[in-house]
Amino acid sequence: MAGRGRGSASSVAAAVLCAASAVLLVVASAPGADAAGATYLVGDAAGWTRNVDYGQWLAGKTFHAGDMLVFKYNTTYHDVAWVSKGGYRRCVVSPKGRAPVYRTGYDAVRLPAGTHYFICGAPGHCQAGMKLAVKVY
Ligand SMILES: *[C@@H]1O[C@H](CO)[C@@H](O)[C@H](O)[C@H]1NC(C)=O
Ligand SMILES: [Cu+2]
Repeated sequence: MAGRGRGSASSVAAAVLCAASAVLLVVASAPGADAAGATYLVGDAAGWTRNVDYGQWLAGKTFHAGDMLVFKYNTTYHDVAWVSKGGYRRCVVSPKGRAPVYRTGYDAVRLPAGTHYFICGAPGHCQAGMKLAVKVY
């Protein structure tokens, strides 16, 4: 009886180990999938600036997890903040944002699945339409 008990315990242990290895394999393959993502220059030639209709720029595009957005802009005037939904709606760079504010003038961000919100933090720019909500599949 004791022997049988130990036997099933090791079978269970083997099954758990097996499941754990399967999970590890899936996790290990994720970065490779990301590396194959598409890259989008936000606003195309105009870049990240005022007087661009980013809703129109988004039209017809489908984003997938691992895709990259590149924000190209003049740092004299603009920056990029990855904000919360509320930050996007109210045009505020809140502490609940996803990342620190980017200021290099050429910022590439890798998109995870979900909906992500970007605004320019310069006064009045977000209100004037310098904002982007991206749905990522
Ligand atoms: C950014 O704007 C300033 C002021 O108009 C200008 O002097 C500078 O050349 C611009 N920089 C770039 C990279 O376009
Ligand atoms: Cu701006």
